[in-house]
Amino acid sequence: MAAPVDSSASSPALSHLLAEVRAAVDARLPSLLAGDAHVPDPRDPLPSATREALLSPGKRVRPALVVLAGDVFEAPRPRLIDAGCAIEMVHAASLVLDDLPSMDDATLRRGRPALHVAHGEGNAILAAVTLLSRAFGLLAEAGLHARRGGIPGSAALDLVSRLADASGLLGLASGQALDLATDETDATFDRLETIHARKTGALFVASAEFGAVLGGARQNELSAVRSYARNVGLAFQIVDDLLETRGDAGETGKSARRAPAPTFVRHVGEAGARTLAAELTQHALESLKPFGKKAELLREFAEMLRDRKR
Ligand code: GRG
Repeated sequence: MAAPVDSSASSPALSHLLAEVRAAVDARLPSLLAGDAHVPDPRDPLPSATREALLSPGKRVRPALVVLAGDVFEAPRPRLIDAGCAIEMVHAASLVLDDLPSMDDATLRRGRPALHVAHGEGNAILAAVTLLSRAFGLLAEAGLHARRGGIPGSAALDLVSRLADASGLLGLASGQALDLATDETDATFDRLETIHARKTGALFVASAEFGAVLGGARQNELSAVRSYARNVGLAFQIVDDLLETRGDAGETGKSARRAPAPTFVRHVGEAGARTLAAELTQHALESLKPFGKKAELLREFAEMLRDRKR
């Protein structure tokens, strides 16, 4: 089982915040997913497939990053949670697509049958499309309802634009396409960095930017936050690959990929990958210098993700 994130070595303050964010996100996701206009139709298999993809027990790492980054700038917590839910929807969509037979061909996710195994490939693809649509829909609605506890319109548009970049040709979809087009012979270090910066780093960057934008951060502060998240995202992917290398689904809740995937662990070996994750985390910590003590929990978060055991 993949959740919750392993925070056993963290301070009580970080463990408490992670548990709080996870509970708030899990409580908020069901109503955000359905949306006000949705009328349940018992003939339609899509809502239950979509709910399962989103509500199965994930670690909710990306919403935690939205909140931790937002807290540096004292952004309002309810806005951070809703923005984190939008990120989590894109993340859930990416997991469903990643597991498809034409992609990683995985049969287990979060310790359960992958969505295409449980609900069929067609419903899995449609659930991913639904999650992606709702992510953008809920940000747009938050902008429309700015006066009723939503997100100020210009900030909502900013988030929509950043999430679009992180999803498409600058992010997830492009990273996955490059991954599929890469084998052992052309998996250079640069290429691996591009793949993982897009597949994993882009959504970490969007999460941290979401928090910063909602807190009214200035351009130089946004750059610092972006550099932190890019490094943490790459380190997170390397640790994920190290956990998967152990060979069973116990650590990540995901079954091993059938074809060899291009990873840093294959490229530089386990010890090299550990060193790389440590160096990236160090770069991330250096990016936080301008924020002083206000970024203490973000610092701890990076170290916790580097040291996690699941
Ligand atoms: C959805 C626009 C869009 C495109 C999808 C299939 C694809 C394109 C991209 C694959 C992205 C992917 C699955 C990258 C791996 C990132 C990663 C390390 C996932 C595991 O994240 P955790 O550990 O998972 O946070 P939980 O289950 O805890 O949520």
